[in-house]
Amino acid sequence: MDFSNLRGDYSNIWPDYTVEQDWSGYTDEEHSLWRRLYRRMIGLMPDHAAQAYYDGLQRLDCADGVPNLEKASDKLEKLTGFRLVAVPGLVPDDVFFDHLANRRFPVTVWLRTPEEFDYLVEPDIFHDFFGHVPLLSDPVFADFLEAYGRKGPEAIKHGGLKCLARLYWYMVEFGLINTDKGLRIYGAGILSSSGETVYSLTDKRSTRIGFDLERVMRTDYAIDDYQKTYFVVEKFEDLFEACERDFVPIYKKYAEAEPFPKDTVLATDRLYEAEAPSVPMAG
Ligand code: HBI
Ligand code: FE
Repeated sequence: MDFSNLRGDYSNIWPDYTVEQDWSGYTDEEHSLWRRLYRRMIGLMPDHAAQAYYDGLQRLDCADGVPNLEKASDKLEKLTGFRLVAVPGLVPDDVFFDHLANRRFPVTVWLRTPEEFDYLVEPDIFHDFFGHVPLLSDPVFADFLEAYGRKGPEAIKHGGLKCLARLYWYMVEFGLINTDKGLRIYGAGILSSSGETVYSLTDKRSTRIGFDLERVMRTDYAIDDYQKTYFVVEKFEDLFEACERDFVPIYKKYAEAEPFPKDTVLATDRLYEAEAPSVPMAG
């Protein structure tokens, strides 16, 4: 991994790529930007976010400013055994997998600038914490993330990294869940973006397909635009159960094959209808 062009400071990392968060070092402007980012998202959560995510977010009580990762870890650990580890940014796949396998979630320490309010290339602490951390409080999703991390070494050994990364991308970053109130969002990449939060549930230019492990592992994705395809689970157990399968035969079949383009729709796909746009509150 070429860290010279990554934004974070990798000059002072431990061997597992963790750093100190230095929470007292955040400026008033950074805490104020965090509150602006939080305020923009929180109003969308009741009608768009999965209940398990929203419950976790409320437990974290992180509206007032950039969160302290140690304090948040003390709360999380009691719920699912997960702790947060501070990192300068993206870390190598093998390091990332090892953290997840040991119930440690890497959280970037730097916050975007005000100019990046609407979009930034690399995940910052708002994406990692607001997007990913709330769902670490859900026991089944936490079990899935640990099981996902444990799949890392085998994927590296059998050339399955791309397939495994697609599973993370579609089901951790951009996953939807079907509920008795319709489709809801749990994916971190969506929940840290106000535009994609509305788009992912309602826009007919994208397709919503029932989760299928091999379909996801074979499907390409774009990192710089809203997703053309969202995959839907009926329950988080679907993700955990998928990780109980042997992935090596899938790698053998598809690791070198051309992936499905990101906008593919197959006759075998189970399609979900887009949600009707929720009418903005009158007045
Ligand atoms: N590193 N800090 C950090 N956060 C991620 O989400 C992350 C990573 N390294 C690799 C990675 N994600 C993806 O390649 C996963 O699919 C493994
Ligand atoms: Fe992420």
